[in-house]
Amino acid sequence: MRQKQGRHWIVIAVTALAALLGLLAMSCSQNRQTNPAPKKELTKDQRMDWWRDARFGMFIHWGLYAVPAGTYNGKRVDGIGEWIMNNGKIPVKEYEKYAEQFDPVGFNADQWVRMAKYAGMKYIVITSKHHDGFCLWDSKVTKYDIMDATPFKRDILKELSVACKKHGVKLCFYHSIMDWHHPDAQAPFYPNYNDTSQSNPNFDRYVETYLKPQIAELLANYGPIGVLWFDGEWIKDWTEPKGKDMYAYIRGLRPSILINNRVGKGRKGMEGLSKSDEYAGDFGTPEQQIPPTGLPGVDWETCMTINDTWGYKSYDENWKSTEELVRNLADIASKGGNFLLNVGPTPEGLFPRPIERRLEEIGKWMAVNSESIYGTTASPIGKPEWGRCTARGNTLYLHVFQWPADGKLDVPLAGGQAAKAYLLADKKHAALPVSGGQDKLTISVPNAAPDSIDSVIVLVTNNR
Ligand code: JFZ
Repeated sequence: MRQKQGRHWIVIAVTALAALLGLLAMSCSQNRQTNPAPKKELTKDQRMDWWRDARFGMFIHWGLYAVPAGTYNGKRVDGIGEWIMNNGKIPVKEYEKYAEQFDPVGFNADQWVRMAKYAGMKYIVITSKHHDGFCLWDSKVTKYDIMDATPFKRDILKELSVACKKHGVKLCFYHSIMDWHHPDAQAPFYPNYNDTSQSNPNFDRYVETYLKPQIAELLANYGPIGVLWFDGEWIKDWTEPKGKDMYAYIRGLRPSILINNRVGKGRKGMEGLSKSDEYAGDFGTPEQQIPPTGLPGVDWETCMTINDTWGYKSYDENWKSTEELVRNLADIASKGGNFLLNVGPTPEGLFPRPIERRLEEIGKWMAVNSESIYGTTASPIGKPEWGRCTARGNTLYLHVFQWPADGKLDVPLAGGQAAKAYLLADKKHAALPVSGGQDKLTISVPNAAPDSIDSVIVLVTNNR
């Protein structure tokens, strides 16, 4: 009897539980039907996370302008290579002919991505379309692209997306709003495609039936895209409301993507960068310059040429040295920004040899020192005399450009704050002696600098 009663209770309990579960499941599924669980919107911090961690990216300017490479009708054309169509006053029909010669048989996406990765770059921003209007991918809304207009007929962006995925590098697109080839944009402004006093009455048609569909293609067919990097927003027909509309359109398609501030009109000078609430865009893009004290509270990325041009020019040999490039990277990180270093490949699809050499040398430095770059934040001790400083929590990375001749490195921090110091290049992390004073501490360092460009000393502090 007792046993029977026990079983009875178990049956009741199990039945009740099942009923409860059933009810719960029903209410859940009902909930799902009437009220689909909203996709969790990432916060801005979450969206920016990978980008803030990355600190170093590769910019690639590549297109038809690589064919003339700075020379038109036997004459050198002044200015940056990718502007030759405008600066050389080349008519649309004539410029189009460069497409027939664009056959970069040396192009190897895997090799490009491996070079970027070796140099320590975490993302690549390539010109899907520059101002000249030529498209590096198989666009369905134009024949002025790599598939239809060139003998090459390989989707460059597709190949890059495959290689980027394979190597864990984020692919991003630079896309020009300004378009010198499109009849509804600037083509009719010839011979000054960049005439900012002129307006094209059909510009809205260009935006709605060309620009936006192209953006949709780029977001749909090339895997996850890290950043859309706009440019050419200074033309008269582009307005801040158009920028905000474009920003919303893109975030609607890909909620987690990042978009630079040149999508709207907020780029002008540094002041626009700090007013990022008023303007569309996620980060500022100081160009060819490093803001002297960074831009506190604002995400920013300095883009810079490795010689004096973005797009390939056969005779531009004014290469920045590896020393300058590595120190720029440390300088930018010490101010809390990202470094987007540009390369301009040849019409054969190759990186000029001086670029390869620099990427290799930067890579050698990064192989030892990348910990002092990735995921670091701005210097809490300003700009020390001997170099720069980056930080991660209570760890400081002292980037020593000028190695002290007397073996004593002064750091503007109270002596009691140092827990430990060692050379980042020293795998054993052997402690360097630290002595402390009131408002500075002194690290005793070996006579010879471990690295002639930038030797990094790790200083673990105990007070931050
Ligand atoms: C633009 C492009 O015109 C150029 O070809 C290149 O792609 C570069 C990255 O961006 O050039 C600019 C953009 C902004 C400024 C100057 C040139 N600016 O803010 O002074």
